[in-house]
Amino acid sequence: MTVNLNLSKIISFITSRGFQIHPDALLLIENIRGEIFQIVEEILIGKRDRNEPKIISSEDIRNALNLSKQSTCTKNDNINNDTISPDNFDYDNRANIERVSEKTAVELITNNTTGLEINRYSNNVIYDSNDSINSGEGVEGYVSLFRSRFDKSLRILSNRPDGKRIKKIGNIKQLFSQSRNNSASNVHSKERNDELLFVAGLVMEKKLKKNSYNITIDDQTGLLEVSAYNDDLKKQISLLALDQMIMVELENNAKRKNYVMKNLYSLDIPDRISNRAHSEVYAVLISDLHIGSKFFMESEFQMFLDWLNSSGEHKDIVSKIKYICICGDLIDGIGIFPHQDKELLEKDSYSQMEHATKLLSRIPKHMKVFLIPGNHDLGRRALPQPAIPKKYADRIYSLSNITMLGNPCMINMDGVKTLMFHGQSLDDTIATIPGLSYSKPAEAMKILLKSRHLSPIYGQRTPIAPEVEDMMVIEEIPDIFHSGHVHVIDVDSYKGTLVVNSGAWQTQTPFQRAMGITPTPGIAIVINLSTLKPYQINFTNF
Ligand code: D5M
Ligand code: FE
Ligand code: ZN
Repeated sequence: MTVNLNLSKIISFITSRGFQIHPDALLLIENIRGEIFQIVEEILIGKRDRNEPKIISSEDIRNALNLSKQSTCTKNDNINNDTISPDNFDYDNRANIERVSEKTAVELITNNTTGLEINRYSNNVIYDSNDSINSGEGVEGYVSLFRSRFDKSLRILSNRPDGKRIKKIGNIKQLFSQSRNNSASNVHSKERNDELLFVAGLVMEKKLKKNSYNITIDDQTGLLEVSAYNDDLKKQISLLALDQMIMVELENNAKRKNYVMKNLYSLDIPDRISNRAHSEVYAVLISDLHIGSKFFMESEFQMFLDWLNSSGEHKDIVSKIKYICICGDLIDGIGIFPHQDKELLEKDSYSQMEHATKLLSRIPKHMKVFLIPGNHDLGRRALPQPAIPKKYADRIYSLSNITMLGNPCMINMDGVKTLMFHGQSLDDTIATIPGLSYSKPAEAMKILLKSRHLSPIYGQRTPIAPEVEDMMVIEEIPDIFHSGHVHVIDVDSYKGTLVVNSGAWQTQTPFQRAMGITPTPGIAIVINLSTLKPYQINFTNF
């Protein structure tokens, strides 16, 4: 086979990662005109995560291009009876994994959890919590919510090699008590000696003791208190949110009376190369307009709308803006906090919504708008929030370029998977995790990505509904994670995901002044979807 320059680059790319490629796979690659490096990278990451042999076959390429009918969701074989996997844990209400029938275009990428296909030239809603809202009742509802959280998190863990070794807490306790007895009578338990012991569960309690940091986890078969003595582990524990899922490796030492942590793992997201659009198109990310508030920056927002309609400044960018994401708090609402009326210019939410409709209708119709609610908007307050109900927003629904979605949701913009979440839980995250602050909300957003949950902490300021399914688990890894709520612009990147907090269009409120929150309003974040490069356009000095 003659190897052209591109192929030789791909071969050296693959071999530099310690992999090999079958000649048939190379033949296939030759005919691909898409982003082959990205496709290959995805295959390598998948193989590494699944601990598969380090050779790329033609089947791998076909699967990646979605030419094969084979499902991407493989079941876990070889699981011991006492290991936990979503497939042998005794639950019946497991989330269905759906797969849309195959298409042949190379430009389709496969969404790694749901198997849905994503078009790189167009847009669609990947998931919308609005469509799955099905609240349970009272205590039973919460039992089901946490069961779903545990189940989905376990599914994420089971993709890791170590995840297949997770044992049930009930079995671990038995194993330890047996070997404690054995070691007391000097009989060696062979099983205990050479085994790696992993457990996983939701963090129920964190206790800082004199010499150790103890955490209690719950895996639905029991509670286990584990002690960490090493400083690195203690630091890691301090960064955990309550109620998030973790995996723990226990020290295999029958002489200890307690359970000692050897390693700690968050679900986290894998390091990877994110998806990009094929052509230079832009998305504008904004949030927290607070229309109706005395502090809404009407003139700056009008300037932003003028800019979207102009062909003057940044003409190159403006002409390529294809999407606008509005991440909640469209209006200031009424009765959201005590004495809010003193801060309102428009004292009823209908006139606030009328005002909002007028402004939104100025967005050029060729720009597609995705709009989710925040805690100030009309409709249910508890998470997940349904889309702003039609009865309050009839005229916005009738605008042809606006799609109203629930909070959270995930959209595809020309192949770029964007998770939109207003960010209510950032308050609890910042309040409870040391080192975080309102001036750097992207750091708190990274904690959410690491925990693979949008609102892990239960029972504090963020209201959470007793849903049958926990829709706040981050099952699908986003290319862009977009939030607002804290009114501070922050852009960062985490393991290939662009993390954006899009600030606000409201100046500092008396409450924020009292809290020491200094907002950075009047700025729009603009992202080139073909490079994921972010730009800030500041309308306060435009
Ligand atoms: O929230 C904007 C930010 O300010 C967010 O971090 C919460 C905080 N905030 C603002 N007002 C209050 C009140 N009254 N109580 C608690 N926290 C508050 P936003 O959703 O825009 O109001
Ligand atoms: Fe807000
Ligand atoms: Zn908010």
